[in-house]
Amino acid sequence: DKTVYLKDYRPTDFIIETVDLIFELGAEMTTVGSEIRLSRRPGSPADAPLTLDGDSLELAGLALDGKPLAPERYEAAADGLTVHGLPESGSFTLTVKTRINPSANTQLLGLYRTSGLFSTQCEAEGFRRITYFYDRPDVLAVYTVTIIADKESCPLLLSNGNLIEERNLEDGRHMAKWHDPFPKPSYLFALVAGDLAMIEDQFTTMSGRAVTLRIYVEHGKADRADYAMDSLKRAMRWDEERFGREYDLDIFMIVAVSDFNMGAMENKGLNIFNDRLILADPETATDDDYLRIEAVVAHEYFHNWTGNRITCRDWFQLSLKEGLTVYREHEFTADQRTRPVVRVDEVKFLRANQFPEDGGPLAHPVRPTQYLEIDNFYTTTVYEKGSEVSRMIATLLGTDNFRRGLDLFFERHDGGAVTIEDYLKCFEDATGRDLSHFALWYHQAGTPVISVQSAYDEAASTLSLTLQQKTPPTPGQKEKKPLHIPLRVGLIGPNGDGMEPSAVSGGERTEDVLHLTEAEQTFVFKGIGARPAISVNRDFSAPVKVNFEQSRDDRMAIARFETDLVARWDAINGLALQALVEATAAVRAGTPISVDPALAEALIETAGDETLEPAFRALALTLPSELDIGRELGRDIDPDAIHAARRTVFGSLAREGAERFRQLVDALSGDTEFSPNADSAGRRALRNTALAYLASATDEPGAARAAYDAATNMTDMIAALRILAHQFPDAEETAAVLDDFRHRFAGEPLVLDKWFGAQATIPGEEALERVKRLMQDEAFDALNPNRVRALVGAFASSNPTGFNRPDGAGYRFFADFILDADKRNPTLTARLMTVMRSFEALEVGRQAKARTELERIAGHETLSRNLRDIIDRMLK
Ligand code: DPP
Ligand code: ZN
Repeated sequence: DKTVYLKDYRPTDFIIETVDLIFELGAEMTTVGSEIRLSRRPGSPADAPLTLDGDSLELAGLALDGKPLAPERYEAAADGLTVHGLPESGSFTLTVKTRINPSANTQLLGLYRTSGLFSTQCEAEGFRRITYFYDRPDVLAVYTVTIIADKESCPLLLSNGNLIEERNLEDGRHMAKWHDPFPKPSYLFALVAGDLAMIEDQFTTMSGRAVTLRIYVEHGKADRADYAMDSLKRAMRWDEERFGREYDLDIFMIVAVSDFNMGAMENKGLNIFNDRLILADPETATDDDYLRIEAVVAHEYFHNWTGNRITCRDWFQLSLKEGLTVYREHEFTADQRTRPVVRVDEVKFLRANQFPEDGGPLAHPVRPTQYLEIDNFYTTTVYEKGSEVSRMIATLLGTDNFRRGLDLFFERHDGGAVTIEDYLKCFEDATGRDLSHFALWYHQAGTPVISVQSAYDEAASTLSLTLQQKTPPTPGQKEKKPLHIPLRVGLIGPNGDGMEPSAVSGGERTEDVLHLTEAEQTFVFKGIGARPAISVNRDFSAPVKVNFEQSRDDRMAIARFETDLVARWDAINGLALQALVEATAAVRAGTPISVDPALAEALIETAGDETLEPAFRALALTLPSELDIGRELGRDIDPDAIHAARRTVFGSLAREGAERFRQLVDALSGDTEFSPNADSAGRRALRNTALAYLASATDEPGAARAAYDAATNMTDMIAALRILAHQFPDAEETAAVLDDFRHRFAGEPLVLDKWFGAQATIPGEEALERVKRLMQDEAFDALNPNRVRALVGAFASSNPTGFNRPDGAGYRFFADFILDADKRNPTLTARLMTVMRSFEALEVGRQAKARTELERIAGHETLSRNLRDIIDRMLK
């Protein structure tokens, strides 16, 4: 059993002070020379051997202080190196030589070569695929890296830190030497070599230092890197202003690569990005792409302080850097755009991704206590729930106190590899507030459910609010304790105005935040002259589910009058969700669907409310998806019934509001100058949402076809294409548009991903054959993670009727694909596999078919460790 336990943590026996690496790059054979300066850690046993990590390595030489080591002094295997009889005191140098094959590295972990480019991905445990090392985050060393390669094919040689030497060598080769003065763990090591285009800019830091900024992209794409550069500069400025964080090297580089398992990686001074998160221009990128680019460029930049300058002691602390950095990213995005709109997107993402994870077989605490494969813990729980936990700390302490705590964290732990306890201690020490109860959020998995009961006493002018919290059991954690939950609660009076109580008893209250700390608590609001509508969890102050039987009138009052727009959206969305759940029940019962006219009125009214910004109106108008409805049901899910119900409700709203939708489409069409800013993007979102309704109301593809032809940017173009493909899959117009798009963007893999995705998600049981056909398209590449996610991933995760075909053919296809892909790229397949984690919520027939396929996968003996870990937990 290779399970790693938090309780087993202990420091290494040796300390690594410096590392000198020499790479002689060859496509099929690269040699890596590593000279490590080591000393025995004070207090560690004098006879303890040195045990270094390795993965698929071949040892080609080993020397101690320049002298080759005798074979009896060490044991070398593909997965590790042990050296005996090392000096008891003083420093010594170990020289290790390994040979690797970057072209054969389809895992995209370690050093790999795709499309002629050498690049690395070391987090979490990729460095051990390059050389034998203490490949763990608490071993911080100063790196000097020499890269030697053929000058013609690899004119560009990059690594972390500053360039200190560069010269030509014989045989057409050249070398570059980089030095990174900041001690860092191996997961932050990076190397890139190849032939790329570049854009350059400058940033002057708050103390007046000039920093060179460079973004490297494929030749011919340099003009698509401007938005990423602009985002980077805004992120650098923002981090100075908001958190006092200044950049520390003379150069900051980003490289965009097209074969990448993740979104991006924060390697010190040399970020490596999935190219879809760098490249954008109006003709090829959507507003959503622009938003993601801005967010992720900022995220990786922010890691320079939260992750790099201060890193994790061990991988159990992953959320220390990821949760905090997501929180910083969210704050940045909120400041760059419109805060409540950004927040609604976060809430939607959390509910769609993290809640199901927390409520299923893969649930784990924000800080896990054990793992089999750390790659499988880069999860929405560690990232997004971790961010929510930091956000709640800010809510508990207030913005200024949060800043004080974080300042102390930077001051106290700079250069360290620390724990989540160390992080929390800083907030306690800076503010005097005891966070020991709150800390349970890190250790207890599962989404708390808060049940609310209210009673209004007219004679006494009091409102009592009884809150009960319950967290359901999760794997390995049956019993749950009450958490400290900061819950924002607002009261809306009969005329729509907010009501402020004269006093509140029953627990702590700061501003509109109720501190729920016990299993059950009753708060009594005094001086409430009339029965209010109660808005619970404003601004989504806590990542919880709220169970509150409210009258429709109360929900309508919140939907109309709540000043907190997040809660307002949630009320509208909740009303729509309820209607869709009822419609689904009607479909299954064979009874007619009736859509509440008040809901239609509220949606259509909000859509036309000029006092609200277009982005918010678009959000309000967007019906919960089929997946959202399934999650709301939680069990006995019949995707076909959901689809039929949603289609009917959508059509009925569309007809009801046809006039309004036509007005919106007309009024919002024809913006000529493209700007990616939030305001313009919001206008496009509202217009395209209205267009989808209009297409349904008229039940003919003409308007969408016209919109496609008139589109001057990718956002409008793909929106029109999706309407055609999803609402009129068999129309001539749709075939023509799909064909036009395919040819127009023939040389643009990232754009064709949108084309793959739009078709992979066309509902209905023909979807599977369509996906299989698309896999034969020459633009599809089963080795490229973006292509796989766009086609197979979108089909499995976002096509409920197509994937969950009652005959199980969708599951069979997916299982075959997973088994095949697992031989090449386990990180990718394990991640893909998780889309089936909620299979037990399906109706029994589909559930059984899904289980058969999952068990078939589990029955294979040669699964990767990544996939084995996921599948076994899913089936437990
Ligand atoms: N550390 C990366 C990020 O989340 C992912 N590997 O930024
Ligand atoms: Zn991150």
